[in-house]
Amino acid sequence: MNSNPNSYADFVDSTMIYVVSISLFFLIGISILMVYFVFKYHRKKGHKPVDIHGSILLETVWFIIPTILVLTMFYYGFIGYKKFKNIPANSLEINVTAKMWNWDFVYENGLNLDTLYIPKNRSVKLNLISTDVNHSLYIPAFRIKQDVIGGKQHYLVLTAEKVGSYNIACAEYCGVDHSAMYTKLIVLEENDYNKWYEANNPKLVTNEKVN
Ligand SMILES: [Cu+2]
Repeated sequence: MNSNPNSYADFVDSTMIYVVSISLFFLIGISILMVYFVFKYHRKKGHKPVDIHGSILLETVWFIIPTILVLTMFYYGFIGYKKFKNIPANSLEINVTAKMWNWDFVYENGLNLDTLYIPKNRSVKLNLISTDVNHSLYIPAFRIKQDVIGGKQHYLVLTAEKVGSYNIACAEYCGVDHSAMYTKLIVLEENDYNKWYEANNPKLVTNEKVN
């Protein structure tokens, strides 16, 4: 059963399977041929080696096929990148600050949390900055990762299609407590999210963890 939280993760998975399948095909094929040729063309008495000088057909084939394969890999990568960077018109914007060694999520009403809450089926744009060193926002279940370079603005776009709780990690070594720089992404039904958003008055919960 598919446990991915959205179709973007499915797309990344199929791209990965595509690239790995092609790589495995050539790895296994070339390895078998190499062993076969070692036996077939080993030194034999009475045989003189012959030089082969060029073959337009062969050279064209081994130029064109790998080029097409690499271009299709690039194409899928580029499509994935565009989905990841395309900002739909009604996106919910959340400002994210990375710092040694936690994440800060600030909502439009000033609500400031260390856990990320988002509604289901709504595109969310995370505006990312770092107040110190380089970090990287990584949400493995969503197959997304965005570096957050100190002093630069970054963003990423995601839409969750399933309610649930997912891990958020820092994927860029950022000091002694880097390995503890974890938090959660909580996806709520839109109604629940709206209730939660209204119920969390920023004045009461600023800088506190809300669960
Ligand atoms: Cu970090």
